[in-house]
Amino acid sequence: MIFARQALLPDGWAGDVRITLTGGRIAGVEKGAQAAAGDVRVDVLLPALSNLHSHAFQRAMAGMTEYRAKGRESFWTWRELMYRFLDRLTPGQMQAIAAQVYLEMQEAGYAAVGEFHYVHHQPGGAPYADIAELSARIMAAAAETGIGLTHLPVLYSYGGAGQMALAGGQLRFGNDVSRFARLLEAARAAAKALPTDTVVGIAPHSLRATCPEDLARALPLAGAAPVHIHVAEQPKEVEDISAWLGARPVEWLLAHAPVDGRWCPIHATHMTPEETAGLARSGAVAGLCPITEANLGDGPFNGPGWIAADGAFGLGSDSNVRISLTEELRTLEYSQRLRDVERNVLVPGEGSVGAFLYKGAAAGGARALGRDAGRVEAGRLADLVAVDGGHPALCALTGDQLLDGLCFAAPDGVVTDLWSAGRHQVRGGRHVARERVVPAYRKAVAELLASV
Ligand code: NGQ
Ligand code: ZN
Repeated sequence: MIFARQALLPDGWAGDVRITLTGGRIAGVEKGAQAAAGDVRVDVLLPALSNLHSHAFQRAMAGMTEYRAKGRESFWTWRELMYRFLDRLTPGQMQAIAAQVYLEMQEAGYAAVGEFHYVHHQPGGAPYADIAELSARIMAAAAETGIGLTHLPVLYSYGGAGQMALAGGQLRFGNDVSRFARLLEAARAAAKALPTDTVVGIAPHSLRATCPEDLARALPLAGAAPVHIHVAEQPKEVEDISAWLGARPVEWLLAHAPVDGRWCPIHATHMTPEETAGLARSGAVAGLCPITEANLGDGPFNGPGWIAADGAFGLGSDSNVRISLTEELRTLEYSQRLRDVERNVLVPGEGSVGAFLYKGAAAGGARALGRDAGRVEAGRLADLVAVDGGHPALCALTGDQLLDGLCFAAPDGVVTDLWSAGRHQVRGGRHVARERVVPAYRKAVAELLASV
C-alpha cells in the first residue's frame, strides 16, 4: 500500500490517496483515505514517465566529445568519436554501464526505458557465440536495477543512404534481415526470464541504415510490438534520403510504411509543415530527446505544429550525456522559447506548460514502449514516482503549479520514491542497488579507458 498526501489522478489532483498494488499493477485507488500502519507514506505521487529512447553505452562517453577540434564540428564528427569508442567495449562493460544508466534514470523519475540497442557483435563484426549476447547484457542490467525494459533490437544493415557498405565501428551493428530475425528470436527468448512487463519491439535504425525492400521484410517481424526509427534528425540526412529515394524521410515513411500508433519516430526534427501534420495524425508518438538534440546540434522540434495537429509525444535521454527528467522537460520548452522569442509555447490554447508536458510525456512515453502505464488508475502497471512537495523548489506551489515547478525549477533530487511495475527501487531518493551498481560502473569505465 502507498499513502500519498496528494496524487495526480486521471480526473485531477486528490488528497490522502491510498493505492493498493498487486502483481506489479495498481489494484485500487482510494481518495480521502486513512493511512494504515505499514503503508509507504509519500508526499506527491505522480505517474512515472517512460524514457522512450536510450543508447545506454553512450553514457560512458559523457564529457569526452566536447572538445572542438580544428575545422567544423558536427553530429557527424561526434559520430566518428562514438564509433571509435566502440572499438573496445566488452559485454561486461556494456552491462555495468547500462546498470548505472538505468539506476540514474530511476532516481530521476523514469520507471521504464526503451533501449534502442544496436551494438550486437564483437569489434570487427563477428557475432558472439550467443548472437544476442549484448541484448542479454542489457536485460541483465534491467534485472539488476528493476527498471521496466522495452528492448528494441536494431536492424542496421548499411553504412549510409543508398545501401552503402558498413565500415569501421559500424561493423558491430550489422545484420541482414535474416540474421536480424534470428537475433530478435533469441532476444525474445531471453526476455522470458525477465518480469512480465518486459516488451521486445523492433527498431530499423534509420532509413539510411536500411533500404525499402529490407524494411518491408523486417516490419512484419514486430507483430503488435512497438516500432522505433530515427528520422529527420539532421539536415544532411534529409538531403541524402531525398537524393536517394526522391522523398524526404518522413514524407517517404508516410507514403510507403504502415506508420500508426505503434510507431515511435525518434527526433523528427527537420520536417515540413505537411510532414509534421501528417506524422502527427498517423498516431505515431514523437520521440523527443531535447538534451541530446541540443548537445548534438540537431535543432529544435516543431512543437507548435505538432501540438496543433494533436500529436502524441514522449521523452528520451538518447545519448545519456546527462540523465535528468526535469532538465529534459525544460530543455524541450526552452528550445521553443529561444526559437520563437515567446513564452509558454508548448501547451494548446491556455494552461500550465508543466502539466501539459508532464501528462503528455507520461501517456506518450508509455504508449511508445508498449507499457500499460502513464496514469495512476486501477488496472494499470504501477509505474509511480513520488516527489517531495516540501522541497524549497516546490513548497510554495499547489496543483498543476507543482508540475511547473518540477519542469522549470526543481532538481531531480526532489524524487523520493519510484516504482517500476510495482518494484520499489528508489527509496529516500536512493536506488536500492546503488552500492553494487555504482562501484561496478567505476571499475568498468576505468578498465575501458585503460584499454584504449
Ligand atoms: C545513434 N545517433 O544511433 O546513436 C546515432 C548515431 C549512427 C543519433 N542518431 C549512430 N543521435 O548514426 O550510426
Ligand atoms: Zn538515438
